[in-house]
Amino acid sequence: MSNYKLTYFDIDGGRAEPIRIAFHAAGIDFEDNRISFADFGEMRRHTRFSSVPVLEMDDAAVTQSNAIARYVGKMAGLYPEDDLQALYCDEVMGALEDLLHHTVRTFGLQGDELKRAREALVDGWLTVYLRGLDELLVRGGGEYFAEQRLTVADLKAFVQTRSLCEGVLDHVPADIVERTAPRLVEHKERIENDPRVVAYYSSRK
Ligand SMILES: N[C@@H](CCC(=O)N[C@@H](CS)C(=O)NCC(=O)O)C(=O)O
Repeated sequence: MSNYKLTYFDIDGGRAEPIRIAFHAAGIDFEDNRISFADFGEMRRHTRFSSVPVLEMDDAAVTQSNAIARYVGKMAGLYPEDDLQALYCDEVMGALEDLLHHTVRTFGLQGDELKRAREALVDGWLTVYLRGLDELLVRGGGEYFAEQRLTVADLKAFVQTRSLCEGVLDHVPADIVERTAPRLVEHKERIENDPRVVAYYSSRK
């Protein structure tokens, strides 16, 4: 078996979190290399795309969180077997990646500029993506996004909706998901109570 080392920020969220949960669900040991934002400044010079997460395994280093999540998700039984359901799963993961991209653009702004950018995000892309994700949840049967069971798409969605519901983004109301796409709040609760997710967070205590 390979040795896995996953490098990402020392936060229980973001792009690496679904991968960490999937590793744990697969019962595969991995080095959870959590770096500080200060260390990232130097470290990024040695990464392929100047970003994290990075998964190192034996002699290879791989980037792109969705690709890594799919790879680990397959080992964990958290990726659809059926091609169409896999496409559905990928669509959700791609959409969530796009939403992150729009959100991250507001990071680093301050004061009125931040307020304006976040309000525009709420009225614009955030609403567009929450509504679109809601549609995709309905397409999946209402409980999960694909194959009517937990997949890495659900993990990635849960990490983002949890963070929105916790109100971690200034000027983004904590009830935005509830107001825009209440089914996604039920989905978040379903995923956070999944035994595999519960077991992962118990292991973090
Ligand atoms: N498409 C890449 C995006 C990676 C990415 O942008 N990661 C962020 C952290 S979540 C980063 O390293 N940002 C550094 C920067 O933009 O300066 C992926 O999905 O892994």
